[in-house]
Amino acid sequence: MNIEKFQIADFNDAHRQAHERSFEYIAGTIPHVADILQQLQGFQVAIPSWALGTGGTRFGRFSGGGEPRNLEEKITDIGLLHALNRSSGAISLHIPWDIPENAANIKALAAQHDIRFDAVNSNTFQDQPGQELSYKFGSLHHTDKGVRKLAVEHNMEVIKYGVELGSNALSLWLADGSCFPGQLNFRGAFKRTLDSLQEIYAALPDAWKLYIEYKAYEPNFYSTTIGDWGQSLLFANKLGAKAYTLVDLGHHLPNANIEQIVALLLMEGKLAGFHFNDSKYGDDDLTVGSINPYQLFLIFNELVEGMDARGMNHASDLGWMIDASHNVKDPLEDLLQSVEAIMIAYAQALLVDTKALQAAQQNNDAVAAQEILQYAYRTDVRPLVAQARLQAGGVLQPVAFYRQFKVREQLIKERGLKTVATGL
Ligand code: LRH
Ligand code: MN
Ligand code: MN
Repeated sequence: MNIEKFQIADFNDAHRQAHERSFEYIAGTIPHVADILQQLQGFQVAIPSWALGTGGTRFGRFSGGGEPRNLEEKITDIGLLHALNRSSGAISLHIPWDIPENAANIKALAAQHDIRFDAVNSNTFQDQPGQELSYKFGSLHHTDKGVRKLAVEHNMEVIKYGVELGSNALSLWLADGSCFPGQLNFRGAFKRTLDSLQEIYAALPDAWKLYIEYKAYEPNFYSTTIGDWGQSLLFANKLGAKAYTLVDLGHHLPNANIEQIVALLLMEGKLAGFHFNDSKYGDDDLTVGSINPYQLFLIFNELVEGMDARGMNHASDLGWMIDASHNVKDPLEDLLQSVEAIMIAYAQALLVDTKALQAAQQNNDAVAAQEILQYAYRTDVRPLVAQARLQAGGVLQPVAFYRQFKVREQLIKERGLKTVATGL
């Protein structure tokens, strides 16, 4: 299905008057509104190919129908999102859930939708059909050299696919760990992982980055070999300048101060980027901003301040990706909400009076510091985000448009009710 330009224009016309009133109000209170609109328009968030279908838990999966049946349809779905919000112009692939059999065709299709390829993800946490050696006890840290070799070679193959598509980063997450005390020698596991990572690192093309994702627990419940940002950073530092630490918001122990982690990784020049999602308990993979939008804002506040201090380009110097799963929502509606939440947090962070905040910090004025941050956080920036979308050719209210034009119903008509997308 396609979204036609006239549908967007008609929809926006119907909502224009109300939008202009609220936009003019906020624009009148912000001195550098044109700059902010430009920054918002340049900011693109990659959609994970594995989040376009209904997710599930080990207790069940309840599909809403019309899910993409192959990579082409996944790209089409992201094209729909991008047509509506103009902020989803990238896809992150997970291999072998997605195999780009014909890279040239896949690239051409993505280009039609103005979508580029963000980091490619490897998968050494599941055995594939016919695989002779098993990842049951880990991959890059495995005690058996044969298993390590298999996992290293898989990562090299993923790089190859990425090169064909024009991606420039390999994102690596390991399920490697142990379930019981005594099962694993921690130092041995670390060293074997480092050896394996060194082989993968050596195969990275020049302009590529290696993103090393950490996670506190699951599927292993006693130890994880890359369990926190310290362990990831150790690997990244030992590997070299092309290796970075990736922060998935759901991969921390409860109440971790993620914004502080982000600030320090940025300071060290070792922040790869993000897997955005939200959580209440663990790796819940909920809609971004649905549980703790203030934390998201505080993270963006550190990002904007830290990136500006280092002269970094907000749009292109880090990997901005979503990593979510949808048990009860329509995946496309959920992703529209996630992207919107990210844009809102980013816009709020752009409003922070950094100089005033630095002065408050210098004077140990905790009250003023809170006032400054919360003034920005409590500003309703939705009209700013909508205006940026409008200027970029998107729609004023993506979810409302999606429902009004019955996008899911159309997809079900085209693809059927009982479709299953590959992924988690
Ligand atoms: C692990 C993870 C990692 C995987 C994805 C499917 O929990 O966050 O990023 O690649 O989920
Ligand atoms: Mn992740
Ligand atoms: Mn995860």
